Amino acid sequence: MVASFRPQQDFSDFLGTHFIYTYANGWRYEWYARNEGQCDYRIHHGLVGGRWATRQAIGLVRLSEDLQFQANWHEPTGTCVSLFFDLTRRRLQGTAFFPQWIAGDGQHPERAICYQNDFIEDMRRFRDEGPAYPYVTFSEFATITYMKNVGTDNNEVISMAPGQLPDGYTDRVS
Ligand code: FER
Repeated sequence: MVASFRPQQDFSDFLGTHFIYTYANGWRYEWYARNEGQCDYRIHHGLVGGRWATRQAIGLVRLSEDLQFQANWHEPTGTCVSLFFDLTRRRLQGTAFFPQWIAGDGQHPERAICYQNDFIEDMRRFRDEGPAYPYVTFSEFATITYMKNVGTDNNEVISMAPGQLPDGYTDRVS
C-alpha cells in the first residue's frame, strides 16, 4: 500500500487573518478567516462587486507544512468557491464555479449583490430557479496586498457594505 500524505491540520497561523487581494483580472476581494468553520468576505470589484457575507460556512484544509491553506465552500446562490492561500509568498489562487443565472451572458449578477445574510431565502430561490448550467468557471491568481491577524470571531472586520467604506480603504497595505 502506498503511504498516504496528510499534513497536520493546524490552522493556528491562519485563523483570524484578514486579507485584501486583487486577482490578475482586476477583481478585488476582502476575506476574513473568522474561525475554523466560517469566513466573512466583501467583494469590491468584479462581476458581483458590492456583494458581501458574514459567517459563511467553509471547510478548511492545510495543504502542507508551509503556510498553505485552502478554504472551500458552497454559497446559497449555488456558487462554489475554492481559495488557496500561500501566506509566505502573499499569493492566492481562487476558483469559483458560478451558475448561469449569475455569470452567464445576459443574466443577472446584480441579483446577488447584497448583504447575503439578509437575503438567504431569495438567494436559494434564485439558485433553484436557475439556470444553473453550464457553470461558468473563474480561475485566477491574486496578489495579497493586506494581511493582518485580527483574532477570531471579530465582528468589526467585515461589518458594512463595500460602498460604505472610506475612500481608499482597499488600498491600505500591511
Ligand atoms: C473570493 C472570495 C469570495 C472569490 C469569490 C468569493 C472568485 C465569493 C463569490 C460569490 O459568492 O459570489 O476570492 O473569488
